[in-house]
Amino acid sequence: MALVERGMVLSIMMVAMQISYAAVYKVGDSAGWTTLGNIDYKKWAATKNFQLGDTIIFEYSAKFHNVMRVTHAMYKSCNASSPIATFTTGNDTIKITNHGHHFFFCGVPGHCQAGQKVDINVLKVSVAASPAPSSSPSALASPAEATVPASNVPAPSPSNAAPQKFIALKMMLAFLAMQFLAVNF
Ligand SMILES: [Cu+2]
Repeated sequence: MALVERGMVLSIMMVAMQISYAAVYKVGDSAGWTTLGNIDYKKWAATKNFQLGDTIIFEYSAKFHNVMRVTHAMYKSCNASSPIATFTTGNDTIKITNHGHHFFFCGVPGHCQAGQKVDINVLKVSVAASPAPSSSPSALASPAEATVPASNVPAPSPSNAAPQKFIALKMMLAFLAMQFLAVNF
């Protein structure tokens, strides 16, 4: 009996942890938002499964960089003349509230051309939610989805992002589980 309940608590916890809570992604992971080190932001973005409600953090030295949200055309040509929005704090937090592409680059002359640009694409159908065991992913993938090679990754776990909220949640769950156990035994 006790064992069964303990098992139940464990499974409840595991299920709760799998629920997709809004993730926090730091652009470029530990490298941040920079022109140094030839960070491939396209590659970085391709390994992520961005969802509505996720938060994107641009961390950089405000002395040397900035963040501009731009249109696709401006993104392609690195045209910084009329950005949709400009962020300059050095620790810019942007919450993703719609599907589709979100184009960003650094507006400092030459930086976009040097590769300091990123396309945050929020897919309508999440890769994680699609039936993973299916052996024919090509049938499901639209051209936009095809650019995400990590379609086999089961869960959107930001590698280096600091999901403090998530840790807090885990601690809360652990605490609740302990309470549950204490009450029941
Ligand atoms: Cu820059």
